[in-house]
Amino acid sequence: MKLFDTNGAPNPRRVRIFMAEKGVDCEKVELNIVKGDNLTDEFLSINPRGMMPTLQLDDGTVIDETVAICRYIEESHPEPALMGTDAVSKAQVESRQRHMEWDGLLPAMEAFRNSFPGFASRGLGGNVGDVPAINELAERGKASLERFYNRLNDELSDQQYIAGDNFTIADITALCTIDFAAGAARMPIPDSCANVRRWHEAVSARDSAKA
Ligand SMILES: N[C@@H](CCC(=O)N[C@@H](CS)C(=O)NCC(=O)O)C(=O)O
Repeated sequence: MKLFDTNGAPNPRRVRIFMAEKGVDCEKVELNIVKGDNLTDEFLSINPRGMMPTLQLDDGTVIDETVAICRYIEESHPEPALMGTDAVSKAQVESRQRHMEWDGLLPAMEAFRNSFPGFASRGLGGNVGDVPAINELAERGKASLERFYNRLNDELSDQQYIAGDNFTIADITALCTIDFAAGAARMPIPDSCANVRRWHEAVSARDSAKA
């Protein structure tokens, strides 16, 4: 199988870390989003939405969307479980994973997309034509990130990982969100968020975090 990938972008990294945790490797095709490699006819014939990550299986089947790709890897390589193990834990992990996406990753992307000069006419990602960036959305994204950090700090006061006692996909989403927010959106973990710092140090020390 083949992963259409892009370094520096948070969603493809989520898949790379997920695979690394499972000990799964595959061919990677690096596409440069800023240069528009994801909007060429060649890539759009594989994923008409022009989004990464995109996974192509050996039989040609194409799977896009980070969590759908992770679900495929989880089903084909069940150990270690990263998406819960029974009805309740699967639901809880999914809930926490969505919180990380909705409360953290989307605001970080909003903050970056609407302030990065190279995306002035690409305010929305993928194959959607010209969409002007809106500066106020960058500010709104940063304000949302502040709320995200503070809430996460409270949540991590009495639990080791984002969804409880075990490392899961929710930690992967949170790690990629925070590293992206710190770098691309210039919104690092605030000094006041000691629990988030403790958690971030622990998950960053895992081998998979290098992916
Ligand atoms: N909901 C999608 C979002 C994927 C996404 O936003 N990918 C970004 C990279 S992080 C992308 O491909 N952007 C293309 C662009 O900016 O034109 C997922 O979870 O996979």
